[in-house]
Amino acid sequence: MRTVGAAIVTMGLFLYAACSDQGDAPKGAPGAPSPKEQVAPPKAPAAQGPSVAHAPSDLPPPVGARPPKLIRVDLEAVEMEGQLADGTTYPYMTYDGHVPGPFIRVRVDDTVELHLKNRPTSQLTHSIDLHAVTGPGGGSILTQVPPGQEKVVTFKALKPGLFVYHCATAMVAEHIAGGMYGLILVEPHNGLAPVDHEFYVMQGELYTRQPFGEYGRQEFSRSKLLDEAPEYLVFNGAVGALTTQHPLQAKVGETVRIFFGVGGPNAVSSFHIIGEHFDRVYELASLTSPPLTTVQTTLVPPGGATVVELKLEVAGRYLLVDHALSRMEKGLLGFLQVEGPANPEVFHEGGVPAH
Ligand SMILES: [Cu+2]
Repeated sequence: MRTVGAAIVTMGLFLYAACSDQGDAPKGAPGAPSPKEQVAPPKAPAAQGPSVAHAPSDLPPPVGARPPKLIRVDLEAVEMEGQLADGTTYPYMTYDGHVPGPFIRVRVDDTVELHLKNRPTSQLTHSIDLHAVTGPGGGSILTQVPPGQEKVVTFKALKPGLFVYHCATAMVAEHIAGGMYGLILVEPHNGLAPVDHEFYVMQGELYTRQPFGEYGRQEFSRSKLLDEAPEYLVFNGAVGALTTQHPLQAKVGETVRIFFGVGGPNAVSSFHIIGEHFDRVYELASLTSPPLTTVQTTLVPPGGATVVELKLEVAGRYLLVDHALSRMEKGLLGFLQVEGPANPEVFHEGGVPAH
């Protein structure tokens, strides 16, 4: 067995723990291969598949202040062998070929006509339950769609907030673990305050029969799912999605808003950015309550979300994590890359210069 996403995890750990000496260097850090890595050859050849990672900057622009209207949303259920990690693929279930699925953005009192297609090559029925819906099953009862067919449901977005959507076809947890989740933002009347960058990030788990880090095509493990013992935890669908593939990028002085959700299906996230604070947290993604201010870590349950905002003061690389940090070893890491001039008044190496 190799270590995983080794490059990715190592990058994060190296930056986080760069001052560790060799004696207590984290496993996977440069110069510290574990005995296991040295002796165990890969059990399977490397596998390649298309990327499923949803770029965090890929979301619609703000709705802002406009009257309510009818919005048509088209989604397609796509089953695909996608890239889970370097040399490793997994039989994903997705909306539109990416994890998470498309970011849906409407305003309160909009009417949404949602068309869900299921690709003819699919093996399974799929559906959608949107937590923004007021109605039985959140839409899932009316949208159970077999391969090659289409179902349509219409709902009025009565409540503002950031809501999870997910497949709700049995076994629901298996479809969610396969990648069938996303977020729908229902903006309040007059929208949200403008920021320089908005990002879309979701956390999920994968349950593979093979241990974390194996090369080759992975298979779903029902028993690990039922035991809630994931081999992988990831942001935006895959190991490396928000590090090597699509790091979040901004500049010193800019403001950032992150729409963060947990598809799960099971693990609660202790969402944190190492080296930063959330200036505002719309806890549990409530947009009708005042935000919390200056928060270090915020809890996000499966099937839940949060909206966090921060202003960037110091250039450098910041790490998006679940502060249950064992999960970083299973792939759960993202980068926020901040460019700009140094700000030694706030942060610098060494002591205070003589004066
Ligand atoms: Cu499904």
